[in-house]
Amino acid sequence: MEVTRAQPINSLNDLIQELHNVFESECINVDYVHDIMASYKSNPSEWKKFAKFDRYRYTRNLIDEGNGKFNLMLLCWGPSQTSTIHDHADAHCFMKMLSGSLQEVRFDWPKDYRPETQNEPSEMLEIDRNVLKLNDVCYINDSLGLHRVENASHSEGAVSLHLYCPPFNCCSMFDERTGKRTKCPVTFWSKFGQKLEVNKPKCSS
Ligand code: 2CO
Ligand code: FE2
Repeated sequence: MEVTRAQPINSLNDLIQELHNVFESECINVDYVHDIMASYKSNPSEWKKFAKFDRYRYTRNLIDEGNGKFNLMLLCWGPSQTSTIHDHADAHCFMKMLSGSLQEVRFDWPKDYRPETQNEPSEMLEIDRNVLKLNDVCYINDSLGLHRVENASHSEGAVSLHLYCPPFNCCSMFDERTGKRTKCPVTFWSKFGQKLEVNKPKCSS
């Protein structure tokens, strides 16, 4: 579907405003969201107040709650930090590079690995690999597979902008060697530029 943009995206605020407009509708045009995220050109002075790194793991920093329709967040990846292999809880996931570079490794869903099904544990199958450079955007949802995201640099940090629709606070992670699945909560390191206290949330199911 061809959609014309009402306003040019000249700033992070323009992008957030246009995302609010788009997500008022029940029906999401994935190509259009991809297009407006790609048309924002990273300007560190606009997002640096959200960029908070931790020395031990990548951080998730909430920028905007999208009227409950989506979460927009900044992820900060220190040198060599990686995610687990994970799903996206049936949400749309858009990811845009704001600084540095990240590698995305995609995997097939593993066979259901439970003792009662007697499926043998088996190594997960890599299906794709992409390097994301400044201002690149990628998209994934559960029907396209799982992924792990890695900052392959041993010396440089990386910053990425993520949009999840609908928001979620729990997802699954997978062991690469066995395919074993574990539910895990996802947490924020900061919200709206303010560091949060350490909390230990649980998944409800
Ligand atoms: N999905 C991961 C998270 O929200 C980051 S990898 O890019 O989707 O923590
Ligand atoms: Fe992800």
